[in-house]
Amino acid sequence: MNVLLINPPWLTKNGNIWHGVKSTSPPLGLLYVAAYAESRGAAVRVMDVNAEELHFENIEDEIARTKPDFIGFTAVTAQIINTHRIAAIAKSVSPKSRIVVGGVHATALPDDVMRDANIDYVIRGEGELAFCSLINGEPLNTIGGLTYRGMNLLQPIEHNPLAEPIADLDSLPTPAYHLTNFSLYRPAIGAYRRLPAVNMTMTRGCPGKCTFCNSAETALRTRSAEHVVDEIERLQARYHIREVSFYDDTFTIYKQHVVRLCDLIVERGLDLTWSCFARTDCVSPSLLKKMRAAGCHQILFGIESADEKILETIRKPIELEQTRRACRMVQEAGIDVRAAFMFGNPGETIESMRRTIDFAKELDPDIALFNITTPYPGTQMFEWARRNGHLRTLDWNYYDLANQVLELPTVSRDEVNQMYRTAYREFYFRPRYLIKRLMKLRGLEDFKANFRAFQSILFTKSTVSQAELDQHDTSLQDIPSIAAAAACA
Ligand code: B12
Ligand code: SF4
Repeated sequence: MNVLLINPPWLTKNGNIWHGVKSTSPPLGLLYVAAYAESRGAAVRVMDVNAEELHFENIEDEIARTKPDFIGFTAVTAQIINTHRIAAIAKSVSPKSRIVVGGVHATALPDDVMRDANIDYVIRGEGELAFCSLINGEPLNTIGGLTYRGMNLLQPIEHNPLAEPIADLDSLPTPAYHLTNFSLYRPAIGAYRRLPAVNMTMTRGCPGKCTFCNSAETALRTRSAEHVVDEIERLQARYHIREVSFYDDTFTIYKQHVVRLCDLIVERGLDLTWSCFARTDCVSPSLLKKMRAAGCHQILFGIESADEKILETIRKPIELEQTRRACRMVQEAGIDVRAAFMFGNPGETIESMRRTIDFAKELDPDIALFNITTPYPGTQMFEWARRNGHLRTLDWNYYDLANQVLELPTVSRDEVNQMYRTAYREFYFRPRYLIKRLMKLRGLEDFKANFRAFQSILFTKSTVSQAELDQHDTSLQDIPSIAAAAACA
């Protein structure tokens, strides 16, 4: 079986697909699917349109030349428009290729994706087993998580129940990094110490309940620490990697596994620096000490807001005092804090956004990221906003964390946009911060990257205006209920 897996570009603004792309990392979900398919005998090629800086003509030529039996796309919401665009190109030059879409967007809105006649299948949830069953020709109605066109004219799209989450993550092969051009990848500025870097996960799933997150209440599982460290050693031997970005939703959730992982890294003497994501209620001084000793240099906390009522509404009710303690602990352990905040949550006011900016400055993380709340399909917030008329647009181009697509009674879009820009400027242009940043610079390349980032903060153009967004106001009736798809799960 000849398979092409595509990571489509995720921004189309200004007609330039590279606009805004600042970093790229190997498309992990796609590489897991690729590795599993390879291990079952398929010939797989991976095309990372972002990293390889491909143009639509390059993709067309490749598909016309190789005529793959199956073409698989991975897509978050910001990639789905380009997925449809490339699917149309693919069908025009290779009509016999079967087209499959996986990833969080298609999982949330399978009917919406399948309305495109160029898409033959959606695979919801974890893709490894289902994709292999599909390409191996197993009966469609037996494949967990498969959405396909059935024979029933009254109900033309069939949704099989979701498969059980993969329990033994150690049984999965190493993601197919070998199918990518490894040298093209570079994590976001400020997120890594050394190159080459690789992204990987130890766990899957998160027990958190956050209303804005696609990972909320998903089955939590972990690989063994041994399996992870063996994989790192193999990647060091093959690609000389010196840095790992752990992309787990909450890396420190299984504390004992993290301790074991750190002990193994130290015992085996691995030359490694790494970073991870965590919650401020999932760290302790002893754990942080171990992590630092094993090479951890940065932890990303999703702090979201300084308004405890908003934190309750979005179901991430962590007390501000707990967050203060956690940030202090991390900094005292010698690890950098990267902190993410949101503007424009339900209940947001100018005062609550002001408090969030002040809280960010008080915590003084090494990097602060401010995002505009985006209700992604598949999240509780999307369902709430859709049911209650709070969605301004269903044009997925605007679902990029920098545009206020939620319509809120307590704050206008322009006020949110204004505070979003204010936050970046106030946080980054403090003399104390600038001195700290200068002291931490590591060479000319680092200086140039920082300079470019500061320039972009200073000259960031206004995000989309009310008038522009109004033009893109899509009929909300168009969108099928995700509850209907979920009911099949
Ligand atoms: C790490 C991370 C990042 C990293 C790296 C992303 C990357 N390209 O690797 C960074 C920081 C750069 C990033 C950026 C963004 N991210 Co992000 N990110 C994540 C995070 C935490 C982990 C991703 C991951 O590696 N997962 C592990 C892999 C194994 O899971 P997976 O990709 O879902 O793949 C499995 C299945 O979905 C399926 N599958 C996936 N693709 C395919 C394809 C086929 C053919 C098949 C059959 C199956 C299949 O099988 C896979 C294996 O089981 C996720 C949350 C999460 N837990 O997934 C958010 C998440 C994916 N990100 C999200 C968002 C919004 C973004 C941004 C748009 C934010 C922004 N404006 O900058 C960008 C988009 C960039 C992009 N195109 O990827 C949202 C997506 C929501 C949505 N509906 O769109 C998520 C879900 C977090 C959330 N808010 O809930 N992200
Ligand atoms: S935001 Fe973090 S803690 Fe909340 S559900 Fe998502 S991954 Fe879990």
